[in-house]
Amino acid sequence: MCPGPIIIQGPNGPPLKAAIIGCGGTGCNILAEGELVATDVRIAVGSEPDTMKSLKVEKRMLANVRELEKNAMISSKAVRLAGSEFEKELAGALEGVDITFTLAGLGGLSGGWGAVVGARAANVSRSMSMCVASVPFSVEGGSRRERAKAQLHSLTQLPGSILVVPNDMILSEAPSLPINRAFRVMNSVLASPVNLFLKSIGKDDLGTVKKLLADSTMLAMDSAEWDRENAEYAVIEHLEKSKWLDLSSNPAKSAMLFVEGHALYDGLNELGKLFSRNLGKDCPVMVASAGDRKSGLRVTAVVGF
Ligand SMILES: Nc1nc2c(ncn2[C@@H]2O[C@H](COP(=O)(O)OP(=O)(O)OP(=O)(O)O)[C@@H](O)[C@H]2O)c(=O)[nH]1
Ligand SMILES: [Mg+2]
Repeated sequence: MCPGPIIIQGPNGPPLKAAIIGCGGTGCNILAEGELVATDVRIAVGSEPDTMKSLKVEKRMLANVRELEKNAMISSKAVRLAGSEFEKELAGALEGVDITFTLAGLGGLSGGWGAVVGARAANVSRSMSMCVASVPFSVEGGSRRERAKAQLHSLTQLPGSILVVPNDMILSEAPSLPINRAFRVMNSVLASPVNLFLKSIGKDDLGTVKKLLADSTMLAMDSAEWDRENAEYAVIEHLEKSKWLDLSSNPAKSAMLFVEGHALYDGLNELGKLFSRNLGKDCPVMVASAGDRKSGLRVTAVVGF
């Protein structure tokens, strides 16, 4: 029989000890903008000392991009051993951390390669690794996109999950947005899964989440909101049709729904059941309550493939 959705109605147990590693221009800008929930450890990795100087973080790690790339290319088989002094120092800062979020825009140098080394360091320190990364806009051209692909490939060789958000997602929704505004919006989009996760998942829930994500390397995300009647149906219908989740062509291996708004156990269960309709019967679905909202419901789906 198909098991019902796993419901998490607020974090169970003590708060997670979480680390955020902001890599390159994108990762450091997200740390600077202050939209992220408070975490125990915040680390900036980059190659521009001036940008990093003003960040309010526990640790700044100035990277030599050539060394960083070399470090990122080391075979992932030895991932329990740090591949460089840099990685060792990073892993040391993650000691005792339950989950490490690495944030970056792929396609550049210190960001993309830094994200790979960040994910390696999380594994060395035995922390769960979740990388949240953007893929360059189509208009940014071939070489950046090629480099992003290579960085993504390196990330997929490591234990942990990678949530990929294409920059094109923003332009498809607001085509006339100037690029710097689009980057600001993307910064919020990249910060949101970290915030939702940390608002809804506690230490006692982590085992469930790890099991749920065990077979999912790549994750995709989209959100839907509705503040009128039948919000559950409306948001799920939107998510089922989402071009960013693309559920009709990719068989999902796992799904997490983060629900903002007033939803009791039955409402969360209903959302999970509705979303399960078009997923394979063995695809586990978790529904987590992620805080209140003035009106209506906002549901963010993070789907594993
Ligand atoms: N969301 C967001 N994306 C950005 C920002 N700046 C650049 N990007 C995107 O992220 C990719 C990598 O750029 P950076 O984040 O600056 O990475 P980096 O490693 O510092 O790269 P370089 O500056 O090119 O060495 C770019 O190709 C853009 O697609 C930003 O401020 N916010
Ligand atoms: Mg940059």
